[in-house]
Amino acid sequence: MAGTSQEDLRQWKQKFDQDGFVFIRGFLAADELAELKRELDRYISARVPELPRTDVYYEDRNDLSTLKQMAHMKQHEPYFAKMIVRSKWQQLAETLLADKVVPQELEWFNKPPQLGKFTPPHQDGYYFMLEPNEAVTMWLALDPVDESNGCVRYVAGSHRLGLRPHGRTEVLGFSQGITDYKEKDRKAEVPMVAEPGDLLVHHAMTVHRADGNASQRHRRSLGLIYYAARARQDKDRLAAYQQKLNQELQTAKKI
Ligand SMILES: O=C(O)CCC(=O)C(=O)O
Repeated sequence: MAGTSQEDLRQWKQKFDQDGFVFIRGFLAADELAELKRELDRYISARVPELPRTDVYYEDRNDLSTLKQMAHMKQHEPYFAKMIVRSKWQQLAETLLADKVVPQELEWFNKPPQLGKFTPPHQDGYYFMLEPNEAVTMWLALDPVDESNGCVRYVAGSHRLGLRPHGRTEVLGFSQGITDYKEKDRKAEVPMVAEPGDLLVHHAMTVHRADGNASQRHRRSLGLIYYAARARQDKDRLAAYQQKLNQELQTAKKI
């Protein structure tokens, strides 16, 4: 997609408001995708070896081919710091949130072949602690993604139904998951089958999850997060959340 027209933006906003997510086919053109992949390869070979453990996760630390997550990339690399404020991305976030936005995070996810774990059902807003809980997460496919390698699944319309109860999970990178996920939620799931360059965007309140990767293929993606300028971090909720995490950690240590 070369440019983004006002009509495209209007239609995406309509879908986003209705369902809590929008699918944008070919958001990156082939040349844009090729450049991004080159930068990612360079980052993995040149920067990752020197980054702290908090910013790079492996399924198995002894096997570098099992790289599963890279966080805080805009802090480590000017290319990604520039990318997240590039108009194509930021303008889309501003349109969907109907506000100015604060670029928050740029991270990379993989589910390595046969090793990639499931993503528990959750709402990003549970982690963000915003008031109002207004933010978007963008998810750019870097590989062909389908049901066999753990595509993202959205519960359509869930962004209008409030925050669900979350509790501790054992999944690295997703410590909190919805505790009352029901058959009704599963029935409303929409599997997001995507090709490299396709973009998914969801609201902070949209419930989503993914299966593990049972295939022989990688399942890589890039995530960009923007908060609405009108959203403020709720300090009381953040303090309560930190306390809950600490308690969970203490309990886990005792078991
Ligand atoms: O890639 C996944 O499985 C989950 C991603 C996700 O939860 C998110 O981007 O908010």
